[in-house]
Amino acid sequence: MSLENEITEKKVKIGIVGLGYVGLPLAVEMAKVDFNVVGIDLDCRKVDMILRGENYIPDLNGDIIKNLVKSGHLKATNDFKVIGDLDVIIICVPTPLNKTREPDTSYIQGSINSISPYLKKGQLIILESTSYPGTTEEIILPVIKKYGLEVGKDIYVAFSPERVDPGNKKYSIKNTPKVVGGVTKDCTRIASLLYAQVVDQVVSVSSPKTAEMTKLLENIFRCVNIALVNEIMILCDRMNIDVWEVVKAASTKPFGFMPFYPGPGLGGHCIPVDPFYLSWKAKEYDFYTEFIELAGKINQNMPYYVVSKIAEALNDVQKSIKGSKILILGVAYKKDIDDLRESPALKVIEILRQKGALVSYHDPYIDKISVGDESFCSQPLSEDMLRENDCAVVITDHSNVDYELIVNKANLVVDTRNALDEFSRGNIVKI
Ligand code: SAJ
Repeated sequence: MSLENEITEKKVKIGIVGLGYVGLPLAVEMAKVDFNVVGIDLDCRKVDMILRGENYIPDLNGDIIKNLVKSGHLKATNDFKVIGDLDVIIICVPTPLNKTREPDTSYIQGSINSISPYLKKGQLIILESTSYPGTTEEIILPVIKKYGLEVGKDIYVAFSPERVDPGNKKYSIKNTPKVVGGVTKDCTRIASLLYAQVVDQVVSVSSPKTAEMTKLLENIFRCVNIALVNEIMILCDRMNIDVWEVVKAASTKPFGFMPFYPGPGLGGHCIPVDPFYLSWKAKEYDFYTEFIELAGKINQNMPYYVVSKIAEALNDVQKSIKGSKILILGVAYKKDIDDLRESPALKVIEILRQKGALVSYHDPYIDKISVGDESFCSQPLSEDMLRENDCAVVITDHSNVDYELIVNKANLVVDTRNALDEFSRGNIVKI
């Protein structure tokens, strides 16, 4: 039976390499439509949890894992030998930056090296990890060719970017259009056919590079526009204009405008990271992506700006940062999730501690954090603890936090997210 027929008849066996916030939800979506899916991850804890039917991705409802494992549609292992028995392999591994803020594609390289000994004719290999244009051709193809497999004839290869938005209740994998770019037309066709079994809309493009660049444009668009509104916020502060009121008013324009909101900086494993994959690659073409570099500079400065506003607010009540007790409200990188990665809250805490503040935090989603060599536990909110602190700072505005208690009992509140807009109290400082 041809690979296409095996796909449409759900007979293909699918391997998902990397069971994080992208890989596990994808494995679940594919198993839910009756594909036989094997999750492959080096982290035995993840593998064991899945085999026990346990879930560790907040956006997934717990029972779904248990039911799919029980039905046999979802398995998990850390043994790459299973690849030899699979028809489709989808790579969903991290693509971070290294210490010098250059792309670290070692997880992609490691995955294809672990997969390659078990590659066989008729397989479809898809990379989903966000990376610079050229990654699929420059990292995946050479390894496949080394095994004498001709792409587009013996084996099919494509890139299809993930578009998972952690915490988004409206858009899931199923109802988010999926971009697919294959090395050859047949690669595109077959990879698109696979995703068409799972998602409502597939958008086929002409090459992996096109698909890789599409994803980067999406995230650079966000990074640059967030930087723009952060810069406007700083100017509005100097001009004594309420930037939140400005954005709200601009948002009434029904065309040609999309609201972005100022904040304490950029968190997450995507928006602060992905753009620098492109700026790095562009240098190979003697091209300097000035918007990306400028946006990065502005966004990376935001935690320092927040600390300067905290200093100003304390100064207005004859206090200094040094020796003040400062409570950070919300440390996750964005609202209503439990993810700390690249969170600006960690940078704000680090700077405050360097200036001699006594820092604590409250975050209902995150029990403990480490900043430098110090660990902190989330402090339960209470009238006494609010009174004991010289200043509270809203860094991440979770929905399930009692802001009424905070504004009524805190001596001073610095709000970086306009979370307290409904309250008008003298002790609130909006940045
Ligand atoms: N942020 C602002 N102002 C805004 C929007 C966001 O300061 O107007 C901040 C957030 O607080 C957060 C950071 O930017 O710290 C990133 O937030 P985000 O929601 O843009 O990014 P992620 O990493 O949670 O999810 C994004 C997806 N988000 C949306 O499309 C809304 C999408 O870009 C990608 O599918 C995903 O990253 C990814 O995996 O690339």
